[in-house]
Amino acid sequence: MPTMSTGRFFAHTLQGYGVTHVFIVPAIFHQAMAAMEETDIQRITTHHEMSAAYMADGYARAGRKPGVCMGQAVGAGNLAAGLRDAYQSCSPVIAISGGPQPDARYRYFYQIVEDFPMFVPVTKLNAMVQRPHRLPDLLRQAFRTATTGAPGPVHLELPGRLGEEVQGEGDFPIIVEEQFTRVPAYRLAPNPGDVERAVALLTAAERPVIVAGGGITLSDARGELVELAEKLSIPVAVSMNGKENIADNHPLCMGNVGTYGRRAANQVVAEAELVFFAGSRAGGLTTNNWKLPPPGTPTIQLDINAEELGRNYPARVGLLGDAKLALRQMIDASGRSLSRPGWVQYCQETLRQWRESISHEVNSDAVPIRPERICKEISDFLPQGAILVADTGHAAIWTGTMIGLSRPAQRYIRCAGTLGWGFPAALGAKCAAPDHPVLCFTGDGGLCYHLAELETAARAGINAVVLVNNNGALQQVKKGIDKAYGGKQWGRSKEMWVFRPGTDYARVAEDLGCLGLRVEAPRQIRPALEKAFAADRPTLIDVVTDIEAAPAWG
Ligand SMILES: Cc1ncc(C[n+]2csc(CCOP(=O)(O)OP(=O)(O)O)c2C)c(N)n1
Repeated sequence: MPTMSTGRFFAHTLQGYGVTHVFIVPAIFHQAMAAMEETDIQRITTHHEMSAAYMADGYARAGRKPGVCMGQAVGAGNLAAGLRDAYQSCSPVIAISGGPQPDARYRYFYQIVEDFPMFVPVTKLNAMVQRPHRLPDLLRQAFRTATTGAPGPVHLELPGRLGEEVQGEGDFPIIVEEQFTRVPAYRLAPNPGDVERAVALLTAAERPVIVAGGGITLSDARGELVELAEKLSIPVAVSMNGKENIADNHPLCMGNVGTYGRRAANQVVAEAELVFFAGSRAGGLTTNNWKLPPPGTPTIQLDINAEELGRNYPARVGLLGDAKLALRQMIDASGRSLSRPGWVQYCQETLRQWRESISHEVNSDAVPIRPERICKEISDFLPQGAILVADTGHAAIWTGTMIGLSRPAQRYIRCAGTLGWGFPAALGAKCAAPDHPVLCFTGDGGLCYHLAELETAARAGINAVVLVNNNGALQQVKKGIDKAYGGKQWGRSKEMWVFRPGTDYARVAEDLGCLGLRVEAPRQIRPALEKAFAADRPTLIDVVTDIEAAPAWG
């Protein structure tokens, strides 16, 4: 049997698992990086390990397949910090770092501290590859763990600051376990008795609501979700991770629910008599800290992970299984189609009233621009198959509540809360889906975290478009600061949330090799979007907006 270096083994195994990009800050596992020349894998060198992790995360979510990021030991803590969002969003990211070798410990070895524990709270599996011959089985385990059950991040620590001590020669056959190249790795069917009980409850209820979550997205079950909702005539609210699963103009779509949700969706979920959490963990953001629906409301919950069933709301029925299969079985188990004209009309009217309440801002011609108007322009423009990536805070609220995704195959990928995640994640998403238009919506505060990745996008030809809601401030924190100041602005409170005025991010983007477009009036938004997506270049659209504009939330 011919021997092979661990570097070649690593590169060819990743290729076998369908990995097309690795996001790295050198120097790490040089032998593997060099061996990638023999494969089609692109090495994307980033300006920070956190952005490498975010790119791998965006890649994983857009491609529903593992994303790989790597950094040497001195950057391992940064890499770990970058996994937080992936962990919270069940994203299959595989992070590889260098780490201390036995000779380095307890002697002030250059750059070395124990980074390994930092990965514990943000991974499903945190493993040390202590010898070269353990790389094959642990690498396969990394793919297996990342893609199965509720997917999530995995970390492998390679021995040596640069992972150099994992380098070696051996008899390493390349084994690719096809199943674990994608999410979901397996589709497990729920118990038929549970399916029947769930359908019976939904059929009997007068005011049921479905809350569709990220499990529907991961399972690619949007078709089944809509079919079931239509058959049983049940309004659908979505979590942030579930937003892409029902067209915004569908008569049963209420939009997103929770702390960052639409007031109308919140009202409908509050008044529901039965809530079906479909692929939703009923977490704090989706339920506005377990108030929506009110505690005590009967629920049904569908999840791939048994320990989630009933965690936040005791479930009348817990459906354990893959969302796509479970919803299909529910469709088959329900008899003839139902109609609930009273409840559905009530929900539709509630939504109509909410839309009317925001129509002034949505159609506003004001300068500086209202963010609601940007959302309207994006809703009108965004083509089918486009992927919208949202940063956190107001960027999540504006896009979640006000951008309507009504065209086929549009997707919505959102930040779980780590400011600055959006832009690098959008670059990763574009790497996974190069034929799809990718638009990132971020605030200027969020953009500035990883602004330097504009250079990465230009260098690597990652043609995503980033739109910056440039209000010259960290607007979302203003409310809390004002409150602490007794409801008034006095003293130097603005130090904490207002930036230097007049920054032109379009110019910054141009200097870093991208196309930069500056927008100062509402009528310029649409032409800028058109120009950006026609350019086939990494593009930044800098939209100058009202510093005081804030969405209703909380
Ligand atoms: C890593 C991290 N630090 C701090 C926060 C708290 N935070 C949430 S939104 C926000 C301000 C966002 O500013 P910007 O991106 O400019 O958007 P704006 O609120 O101005 O629309 C901050 C600081 C966070 N979510 N994540």
